[in-house]
Amino acid sequence: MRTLVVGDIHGCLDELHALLARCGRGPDDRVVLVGDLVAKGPDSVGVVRWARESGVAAVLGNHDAHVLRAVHGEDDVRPRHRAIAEALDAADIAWLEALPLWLRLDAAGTETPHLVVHGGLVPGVALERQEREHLLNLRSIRADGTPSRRLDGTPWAALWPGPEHVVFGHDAVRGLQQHPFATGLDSGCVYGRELTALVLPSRELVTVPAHRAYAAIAGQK
Ligand SMILES: [Mn+2]
Repeated sequence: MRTLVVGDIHGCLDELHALLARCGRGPDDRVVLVGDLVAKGPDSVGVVRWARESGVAAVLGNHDAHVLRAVHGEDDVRPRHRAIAEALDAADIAWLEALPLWLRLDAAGTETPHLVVHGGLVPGVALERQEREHLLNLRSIRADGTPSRRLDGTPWAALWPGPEHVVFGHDAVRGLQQHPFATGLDSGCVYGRELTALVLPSRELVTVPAHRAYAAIAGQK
């Protein structure tokens, strides 16, 4: 069995299908999504529905979480997240609600254990004590050691000491990241760049080009 870990899709359903085809996905392959299935791109609802109906695994991303906040009637929600919440059906919403903040890839066929999370993990903090805010939004560790959701320090993944290898997304500005114990898969498909998968156990990276830019990267958050 192979595991295909797919980077931030953001509604790019056509590119998702193209990527899985390029991976030569077969019935024994497991697919795991690093979160941010929705927002900014052309078919957020289609991606969630495909993921649910296909029975693939995923972790929650910050944009997926914003949609759930809209579902729960919170008022500081952007119109684009509210529109997605209104377009999803009850089964889609239940599927999103059930997504974990991180997951451990059992039986990935690698000697190194693998974890999947959308944003990141603060080095030196036990997995079960990581804060939701960081699991969804972390990008950097500042010079003073504090975690940050911005690009104002060292990528957290460069400081992650293992022993688990962490596969993550959420950092399209830095793009593909390959560190000793972490791999960042957000290669900016929705911004017109690429959608990337990490294939385990071979650790091969497979990419497809975006069909076009669906959003401007300046607005990324
Ligand atoms: Mn994100």
